[in-house]
Amino acid sequence: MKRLGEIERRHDMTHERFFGDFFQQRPVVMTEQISHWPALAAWGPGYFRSRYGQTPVWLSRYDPSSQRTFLEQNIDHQFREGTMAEYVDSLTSENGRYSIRESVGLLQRNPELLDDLDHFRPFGCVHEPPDDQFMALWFAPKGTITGMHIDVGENVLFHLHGHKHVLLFSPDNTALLYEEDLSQLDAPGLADRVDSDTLQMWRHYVRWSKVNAFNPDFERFPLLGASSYLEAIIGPGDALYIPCGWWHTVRSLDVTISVSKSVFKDEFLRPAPPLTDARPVAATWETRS
Ligand SMILES: O=C(O)CCC(=O)C(=O)O
Repeated sequence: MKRLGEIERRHDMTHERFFGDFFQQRPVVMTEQISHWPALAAWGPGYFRSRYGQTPVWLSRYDPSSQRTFLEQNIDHQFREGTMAEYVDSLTSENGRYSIRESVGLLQRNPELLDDLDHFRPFGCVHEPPDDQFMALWFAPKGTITGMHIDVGENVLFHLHGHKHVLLFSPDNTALLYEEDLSQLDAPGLADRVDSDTLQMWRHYVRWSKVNAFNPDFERFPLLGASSYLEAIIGPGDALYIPCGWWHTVRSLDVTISVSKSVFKDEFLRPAPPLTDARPVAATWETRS
């Protein structure tokens, strides 16, 4: 595996720069776009425990030391239901194997959480986002890995708490990454064990790889050795753009919380009206509300 370098970081992103230089072209870590989001100061395990302690959560398990692939483990009845309080209390004791992964329902059922995210208005977008937007919460203990996959869609991972190590492989690497056969998702009885939203997502919106790039097994996956990747450590306030078709895998370096969101050029990240003075965009929003 060849390390090509760090994913570019930009603190001066504008709508024009993003859509001109990065969108559907290459990944970028954008900084200082969400510094005003209340979630940055507020969100952490204690926040979720105190406010949502009795909320049911759906936990998925992945053991990176297993020979079974990420998707196989997910399919193999590796889920558990519990409450948020039980989950938060388990964060230090389960060796990072259980996590709240890509939870759409938690944000949908608790829409007040969007107030903490300033309703997804980075880049000077002053319009309300559409109601049907897809966004998901990721909440993981130290050591958790999200297996290598690509998403159907342009994705931004807004990172809010802790640190993550991210590896990104361009679409040219596809033949080297041992893609999973999705027919295994039709296994009898699977619909009884995995919730229907998750199953739907796995079938139609994600393509999975069998490899664990954080602990590569070149004997089993020899072509992986010829792949090349970019990497980044993202921390609170970073927004990582993952272009559609780029493979990615993510490891939590401590307890982490992020929200991911698909980017639609016409519905999201619209340019803000010109500012009348040099105040930052966040201040403009505060003035509006
Ligand atoms: O943060 C993670 O663990 C994974 C995020 C991800 O894969 C995504 O947003 O598509």
